[in-house]
Amino acid sequence: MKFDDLDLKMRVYETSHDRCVLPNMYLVARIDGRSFTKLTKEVQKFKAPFDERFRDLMVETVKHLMNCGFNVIYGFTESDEISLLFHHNESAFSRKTRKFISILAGEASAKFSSMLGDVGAFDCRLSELPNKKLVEDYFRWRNEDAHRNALNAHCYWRLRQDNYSQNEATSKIEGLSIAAKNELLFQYGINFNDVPNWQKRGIGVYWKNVKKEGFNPKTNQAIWVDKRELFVDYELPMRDEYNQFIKDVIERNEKVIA
Ligand SMILES: Nc1nc2c(ncn2[C@@H]2O[C@H](COP(=O)(O)OP(=O)(O)OP(=O)(O)O)[C@@H](O)[C@H]2O)c(=O)[nH]1
Ligand SMILES: [Mg+2]
Repeated sequence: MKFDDLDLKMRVYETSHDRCVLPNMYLVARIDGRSFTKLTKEVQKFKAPFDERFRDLMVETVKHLMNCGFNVIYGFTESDEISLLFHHNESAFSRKTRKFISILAGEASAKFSSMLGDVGAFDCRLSELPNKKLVEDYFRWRNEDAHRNALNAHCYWRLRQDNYSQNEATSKIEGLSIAAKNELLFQYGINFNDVPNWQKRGIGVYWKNVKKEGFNPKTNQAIWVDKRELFVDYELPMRDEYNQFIKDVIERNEKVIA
């Protein structure tokens, strides 16, 4: 068989399951660390419940993903996960889901592993959302997940410091109301209100326009140029204010053609 015939015959099998995200759908990717419980507790021993070095690795991974060939308008990270919101008109790779999922998981894994000096792999999934309100709710969901995780994690690790076993600490927390978990921490002298917001709300990354001083070699003069820079927000709002914040990010970017 000639190579061209063989190529044609085999490509059908490779691409038969390709699908594209429909036009006008909002697209969000969630990239999540694979078996990071083991990585953070056994292989690397990061500080628990929150380690600033781990946080910084995640933030750098978000920035990398926002600069790797897609038009990402908002990045969010909490725990071992990253959510990315693409521009409404994103047209990279003809919106093929296979490309988004494989490239984002690959780029995140490569960046994180090279910074860590060890293997840290990520998976990736997509949410295809038909309207802006669902995008707001998606991010509100992850923002509230951060809050819930932070409360549970602080309770769990405080009990572990107090010599409770894994099972004892887990069952003591299970079934406690939010108020009771706050009270538990208070008994140990921790006011959950004072826990840093980045732990309770997650961290946002978005573009800001900045003026940078440049140089025009033709006129030999200093000039101001407009540039976009990534800004890392460790003080995100929450609840309805966060919905509004996400709405603003979307609307600001809809004015800019992709
Ligand atoms: N020590 C430490 N662990 C962290 C930190 N941030 C996230 N983690 C851990 O990362 C893990 C994330 O949880 P999951 O994504 O549900 O669990 P996983 O083990 O990655 O499992 P899969 O995602 O299903 O592969 C939890 O065990 C968290 O405790 C941190 O700052 N310090
Ligand atoms: Mg994980």
